[in-house]
Amino acid sequence: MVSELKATYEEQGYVVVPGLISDEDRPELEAACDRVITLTRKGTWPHRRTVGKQFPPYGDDNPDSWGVQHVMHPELGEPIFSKWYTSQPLVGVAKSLLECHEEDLQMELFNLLINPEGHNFALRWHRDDVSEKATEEEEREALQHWHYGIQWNTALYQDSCLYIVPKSHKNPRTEEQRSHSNGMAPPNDPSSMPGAIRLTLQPGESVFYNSNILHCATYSSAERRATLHATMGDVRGGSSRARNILQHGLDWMKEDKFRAGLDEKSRPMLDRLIAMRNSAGEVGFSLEN
Ligand SMILES: O=C(O)CCC(=O)C(=O)O
Ligand SMILES: [Fe+2]
Repeated sequence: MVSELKATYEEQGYVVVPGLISDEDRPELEAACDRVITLTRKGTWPHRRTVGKQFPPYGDDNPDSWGVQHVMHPELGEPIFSKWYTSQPLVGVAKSLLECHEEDLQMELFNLLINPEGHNFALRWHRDDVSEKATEEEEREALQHWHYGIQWNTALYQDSCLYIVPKSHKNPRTEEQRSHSNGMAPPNDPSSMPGAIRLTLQPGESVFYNSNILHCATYSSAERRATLHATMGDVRGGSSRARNILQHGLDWMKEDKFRAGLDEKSRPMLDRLIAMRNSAGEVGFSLEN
């Protein structure tokens, strides 16, 4: 039977779920986020999303950051991140949305989205792994094959950064939607996109969304943001997610040190990612900056 969660996710392209951070994990996650944000803003942690670059590769040109990359990296020394990523309530939602078994789950990205300190910034309307230059036919084809992964944002503090167009994970853009999403620059007014809604997450809420839904985001330097941003895959998708995931540079996940920090149960999940990594050639990048 299809769960209610899955039915909403399938129909709308997103679903909001409360309560995936336990009372025990919450203070630990907050404190770990504070520490990694400090390291990133100081320039000590080099893996970050820089203001001025909307998509990978993020480069190193701007000292201001809108994201901390690879929070499970052993060099950050924050085991709470992998503990939470593999926690049962979260894994339960992943299985339900992917309609798969635990043995199919593939460990993927885990990053943190933060407010830039000195500049406002924004991302243009996009689908994560389909170019805005795609024809209607190419878009239709790409969307048909996008069932093997989930992406989510879990807000530690109230977060109204993300805009999406519900149901656009199934449909190519209309002519009018195309005209709002054919340039490289972020929109002046995201609410002018036909069908768009602005999502507000309360602290502790998660939005699971199809990462090829039409979406954009705005980042205010004045509003505190610390939002856990992650993806999980279904190994039955083969290499379909390789570019989308591996473009972020996940070679560090092959190191013994990372594996050693995971519990027995989570290691096979990592092994599935490594198998995808080992069979993928050069993946390139999904979108242009
Ligand atoms: O900031 C967000 O919530 C969305 C980020 C995003 O769309 C992306 O990194 O592709
Ligand atoms: Fe995106």
